[in-house]
Amino acid sequence: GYEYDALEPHVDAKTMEIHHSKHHQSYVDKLNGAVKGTEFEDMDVNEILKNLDKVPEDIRTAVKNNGGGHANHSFFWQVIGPDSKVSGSVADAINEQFGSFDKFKEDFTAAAVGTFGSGWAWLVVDNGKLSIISTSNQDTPISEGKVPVLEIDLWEHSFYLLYQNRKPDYIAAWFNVI
Ligand code: MN3
Repeated sequence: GYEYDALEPHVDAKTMEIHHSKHHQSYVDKLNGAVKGTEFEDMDVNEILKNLDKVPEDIRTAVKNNGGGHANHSFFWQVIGPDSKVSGSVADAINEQFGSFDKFKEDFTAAAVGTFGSGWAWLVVDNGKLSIISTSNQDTPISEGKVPVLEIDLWEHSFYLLYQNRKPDYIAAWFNVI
């Protein structure tokens, strides 16, 4: 929904281009390959991820990883963007749950920095309450019945060109583009 350089200087154009056109595309291609000729071929990816137990075992891992990769990235491009800010009912709910946006930022940053290896940190609605969680690989809270509100991609491909090993700097910068 915006140009690859729209998030500069916080996220660089080269990272956005490779992330979207190579990494995300690869999840899409592999998911399409896995579900080709099955009843899941034309199903919405979020519906598939809510019903992973119904996916045949021989393609379940491929669907979970690549379906999760597609869903997580599709949502990611929407929660980040230029000129963005947290406002309205989301801001109200964050203040109510965490006391202030700064406290939410502190808790979310701790969860993101503490996520080991490849994965995501999330703000989700879980049983009617906001909560901060992290997931490994391309696992998605959708599969656990939770509703994503915000997420940050913590795979190295999302920050390494600009930030190298400085993951906390990338996480801090991410708050400028949500
Ligand atoms: Mn990614």
